[in-house]
Amino acid sequence: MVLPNILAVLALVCVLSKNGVEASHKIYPRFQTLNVENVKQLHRTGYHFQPPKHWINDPNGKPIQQEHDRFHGLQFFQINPDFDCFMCVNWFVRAAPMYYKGLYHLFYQYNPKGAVWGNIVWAHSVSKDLINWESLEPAIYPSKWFDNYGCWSGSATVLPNGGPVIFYTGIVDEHNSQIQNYAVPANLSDPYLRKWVKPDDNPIVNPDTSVNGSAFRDPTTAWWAEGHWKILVGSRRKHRGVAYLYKSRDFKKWVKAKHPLHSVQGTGMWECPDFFPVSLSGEKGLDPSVMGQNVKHVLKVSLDMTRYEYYTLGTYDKKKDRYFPDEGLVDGWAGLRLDYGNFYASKTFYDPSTNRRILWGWANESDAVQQDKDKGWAGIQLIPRKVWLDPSGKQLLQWPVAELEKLRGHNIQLSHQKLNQGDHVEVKVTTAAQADVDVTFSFPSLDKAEPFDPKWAKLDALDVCAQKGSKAPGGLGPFGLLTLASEKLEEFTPVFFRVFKAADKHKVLLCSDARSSSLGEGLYKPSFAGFVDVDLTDKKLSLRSLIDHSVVESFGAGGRIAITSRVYPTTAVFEKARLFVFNNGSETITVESLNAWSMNKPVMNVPVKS
Ligand code: DQQ
Repeated sequence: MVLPNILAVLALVCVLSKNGVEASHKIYPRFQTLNVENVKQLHRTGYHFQPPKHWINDPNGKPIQQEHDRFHGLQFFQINPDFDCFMCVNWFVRAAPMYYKGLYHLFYQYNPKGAVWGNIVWAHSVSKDLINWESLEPAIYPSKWFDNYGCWSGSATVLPNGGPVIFYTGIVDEHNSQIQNYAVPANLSDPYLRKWVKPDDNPIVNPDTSVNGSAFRDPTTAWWAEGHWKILVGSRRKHRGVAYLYKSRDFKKWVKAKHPLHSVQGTGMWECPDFFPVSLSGEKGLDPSVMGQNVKHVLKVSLDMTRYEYYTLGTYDKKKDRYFPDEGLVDGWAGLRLDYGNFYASKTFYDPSTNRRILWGWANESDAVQQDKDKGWAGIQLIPRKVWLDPSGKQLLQWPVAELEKLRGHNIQLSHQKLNQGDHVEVKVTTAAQADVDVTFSFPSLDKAEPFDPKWAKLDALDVCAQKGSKAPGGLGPFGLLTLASEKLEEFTPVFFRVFKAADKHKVLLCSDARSSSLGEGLYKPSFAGFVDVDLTDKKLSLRSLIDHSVVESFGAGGRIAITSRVYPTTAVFEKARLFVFNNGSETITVESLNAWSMNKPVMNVPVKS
């Protein structure tokens, strides 16, 4: 994979040349405080989360819950004796990002003064359903010696008494020196949690001399184990990515554990670590403090060097405070990803009102900085996804939260539609630029699958996709969707499968290929792709794509793989955008069933009436 390798080297050079001081976002001082006058509507999303203008990045903190969740929690632990969570039963621990008094709270990194990264505060929005959002004033912004140069990412934990606490990284000087702070709501009876206080006994964690103080950030939600609260802080030691572990008995005095929870040589700075349990059976999410026989743990890190994330599944030894990834999993940048496209700084939280674990990810722009400045906005949050463990125990599964379906409007269906080689059939959904499509394809046999070139084993899936694309005729595939397509296909973003036959088994590639997405210039147009581990016995493959003007968020094989692309069509816009199903393989494909819905607009960041 050539590009990420080059990026990795460049990033490393950058890191070294800055004398160890490491910023995770490119800095454009000229544009940092250029307040936006006119926001360009072209390419703004219809139902993905965006503020009215300016730059956004990492989702922070996230939804809190109280009220009836206590009873859900109690029932859950009583009927699950395998889960060993003393504190949960006795105190109803809610160590999670946040849903509070009937509202989900989304905090996110935001520049209130411009459309590029800088002047970072914690912007704050609330929702009853994760889809319709109202905005509030920023919850946390630079105001004290311990965060005067920025309030960077962090997480929320809801304590046993029901009160939420936010941990975040404070930047204390122009060298990006980083410490961990806390903030608490000024008024617990306000469900909007409008005002946050940063007590004077901050910071809670200072880096000791063994820690790289400019690469020490993004504290996790706390969990309870062995008589202590525990959090992770992301870092690096030279080129080794590190998740430092801090412990506390009283949530105030935090002490660094003897060893990091985990670290991996050569992975560079670990941003936004996320550490959580998943149940070995079923789809229900778990509170972060749940341990025991029926549980596996997930450690996800965001790699500053490649701007990709990876995760492992493994075992948490709560006595030794060590995490051991399962054997056979890649523990490095070629490991499993939550999303094989434009998806970064993600974070999960446990939603006790519905017993789900929910994942949020940020998608950056793929255009140039000048274009962001001109359009007056940059960055979106992706649709929140439910995550749970695949029954194989070898990977996570994901699906957009069910609440999204409330936005579905006009519906078009296809069934038993044959697609011969070269066919593309239009799906006449009324708003193809703002749609939700769910399709199942079938094929009579696997015999025509193309041979898998053993040389590709060393390549990233993105490079395999770049070699084969959606147009080169194949055997079983390429078939899938042409999203955000112009009538004559001068522009389109294909999301498609190609099935290969390797020596031992079939390999299924899902691509979301931005190379033909736009006639525009100065854009990053990657051929994002991933291999999906799926049982082909029933000779079916499913695909769901959330299409929203400049984003295509796709879920293959029932959520076994997700890929997000940011694209900027010039002619396939608004009512001119089209949607097609296609097949360029010699094997006939059948669209068993297809549903495409026009998506309505939710309430998007209208200020809360005071
Ligand atoms: N963004 C934040 C950092 C984090 C990075 C700063 C990840 O805390 O490491 O805006 O995108």
